[in-house]
Amino acid sequence: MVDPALGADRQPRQCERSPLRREDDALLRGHAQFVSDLPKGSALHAAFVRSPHAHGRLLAVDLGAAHSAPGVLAVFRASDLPRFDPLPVNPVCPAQPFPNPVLADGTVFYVGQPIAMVLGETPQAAQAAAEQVSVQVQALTPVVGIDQARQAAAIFPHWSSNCVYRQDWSTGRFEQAQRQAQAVVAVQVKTSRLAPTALEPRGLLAHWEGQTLTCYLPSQAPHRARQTLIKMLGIPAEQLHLVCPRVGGAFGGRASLYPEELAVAWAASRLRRSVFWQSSRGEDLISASHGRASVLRAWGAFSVQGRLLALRAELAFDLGSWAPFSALIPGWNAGRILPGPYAVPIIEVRSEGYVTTTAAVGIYRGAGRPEAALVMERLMDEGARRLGLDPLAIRARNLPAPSDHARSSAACPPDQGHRALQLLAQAAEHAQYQTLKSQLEKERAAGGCVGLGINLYVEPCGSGWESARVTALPNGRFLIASGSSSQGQGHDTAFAQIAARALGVSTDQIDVIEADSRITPEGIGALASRSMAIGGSAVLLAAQKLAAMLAQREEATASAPDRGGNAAMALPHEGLSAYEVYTTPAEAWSAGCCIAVVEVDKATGSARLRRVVWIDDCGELINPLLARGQLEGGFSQGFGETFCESIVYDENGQILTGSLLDYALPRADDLVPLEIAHLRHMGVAPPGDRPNPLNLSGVGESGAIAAPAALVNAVADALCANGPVGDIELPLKPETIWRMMQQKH
Ligand code: SMO
Repeated sequence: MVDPALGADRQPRQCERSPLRREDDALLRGHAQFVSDLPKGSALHAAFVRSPHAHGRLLAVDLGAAHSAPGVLAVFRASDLPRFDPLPVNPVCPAQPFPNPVLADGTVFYVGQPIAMVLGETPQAAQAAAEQVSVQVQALTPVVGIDQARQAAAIFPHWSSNCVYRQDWSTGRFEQAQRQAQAVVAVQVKTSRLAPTALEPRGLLAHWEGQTLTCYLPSQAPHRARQTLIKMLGIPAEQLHLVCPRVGGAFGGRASLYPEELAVAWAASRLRRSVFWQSSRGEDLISASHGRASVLRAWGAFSVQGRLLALRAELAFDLGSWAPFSALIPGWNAGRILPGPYAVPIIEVRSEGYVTTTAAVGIYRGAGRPEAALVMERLMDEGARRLGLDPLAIRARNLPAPSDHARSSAACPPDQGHRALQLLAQAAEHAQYQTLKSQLEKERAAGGCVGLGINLYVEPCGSGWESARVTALPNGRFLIASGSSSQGQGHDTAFAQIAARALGVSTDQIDVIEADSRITPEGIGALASRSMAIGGSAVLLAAQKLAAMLAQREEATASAPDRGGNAAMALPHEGLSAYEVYTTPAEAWSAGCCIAVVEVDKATGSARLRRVVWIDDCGELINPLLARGQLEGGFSQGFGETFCESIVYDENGQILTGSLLDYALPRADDLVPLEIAHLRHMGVAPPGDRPNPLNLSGVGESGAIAAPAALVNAVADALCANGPVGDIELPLKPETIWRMMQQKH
């Protein structure tokens, strides 16, 4: 199979070479240091006692036996801790304030909630003692799932209901348009609760030395984590350092400080001793933040030509019982970016979040964008089916013309819609859409169960700022200190490429450091697909500034005959540094069009991916190999969301998927080589269409946004002989699809 992306990537474009990832040698040989690889010295080891109940009153927490267990130095419960403020939540929309305790205080709200912390000389001693803590709980009624949360009494005192927030975006009344519509189509997708599942579980080494606490924390927002620790612990900023060692994946699960992390850091500062905590996979599955867990309902009022006259959407999110920093983001993001790239005159969108007696649900790769795409792309396909239109044609018909400045979504810039038209056209051409469709028709006529799904999506890539300092050292090397942070996505390689180009030096002369508060500048972190657009732009500006400073020096040196004309020799001992903060004037938007073909085994309901043709629009590419890695990784996670991954709670709020034996991740042999091409290589996208000097947007979450809607639509198409598929509940396990096939309409 010819991969169009490879052809394009090999074009000798000056800015688009793909050096191999410089971080991989150490990572692949096991030389890189993750938090568990750091020397622990005499650090104490922390273990947590966790709630076995979903909801209940804590009658007694007996620490006696644990206190006297061998090798135990300290045991803490909530009453031993200071009265911390609740862990902070990003207030993107007005919301009820979560209690967010560090250790359960009086009541437990989910299975796995930390109740007590044991510090021992060894991990085994701490764990053994933790098992001797006896906890007496008077069971209260668990609240599991959004439906129950709506009906049940408020689980938190002083709340009037379990609704956390309700946010509306509206440009008119759906009912009015409904009267002029040829067809009103309704869709529902229930997304499962997902575990971000980084390779590396959580961990923290809180290292105490002298008067200083250094937290070695695998984080994707290290500077925010540090600020939270400074504020909560009341330690002077200069005495609290935060360093990210190598980090094995984040995906939204490492974006805010966890209660366990705050407890460990507090214990180190209180005892003036280093404390280490390493979470297990099982602990992470039950008590790290989850993602998605939404019920998405939408109605589309279509004209006879297939124009979407009005969109109504009701998006409900299960937020669990405590809120990580970005808990409100998915619901807010999904709502604000509807109707995606399409021009829809009237929208009525509501997003709501609910508390339940389950683990927290926060951001997970995509954070609302996969949900928005599922809503729009399910509607487009069901609209097309109802009106007898081609799925490609109905999408094209709903995109704004270049002259059409009327938009119903304030979020999505109009030119995004115009580029979407190009994405559709290119995807159709690369897939040979009409030929492909008639092939699938033939297979169906011969009894096959095959389907094609399209997803035309958008991906806003973050706002705000990042910083970078680039230093020319007297030894001839350069050092980039970035305020961003990486968890495996290849910043070292990409940032070195950006600076090398600006400085006119080889990437081999450049070192990159990130996320060490003693030596790197402040930043926000790796979130929302923002690292290249914002963090990369900061590196570019700093490198350009340094290049200008060096040129000036060179000129001055050359004109001063006594200096021998050697600019490098003239560098001060600490080198010459340029520092820049880059604030993006607007969000950079990525987009893409993904066409997926699946085949379903009629006997078992098992779906197999057959082909993916995917046009990405992330603007310029720093390193196509890195971009491809991001796209493939994200797609794999989107595949998992669609077909296998799901955290399941029973009606008692007990988690049934507490290990990777039960929580099914996708495997390499589930996937096929993805036929990826970039719009930038096709000569159809205008240069200079992104708000940053690198002229790019992100790819970090593209795959997680691209896959679910394309794959769900492909399965729905495969089953279309039975009529419309009705409500969709992810994941589409074989059993789920088999049951869908048995429904007769
Ligand atoms: S879900 Mo992302 O790490 O903003």
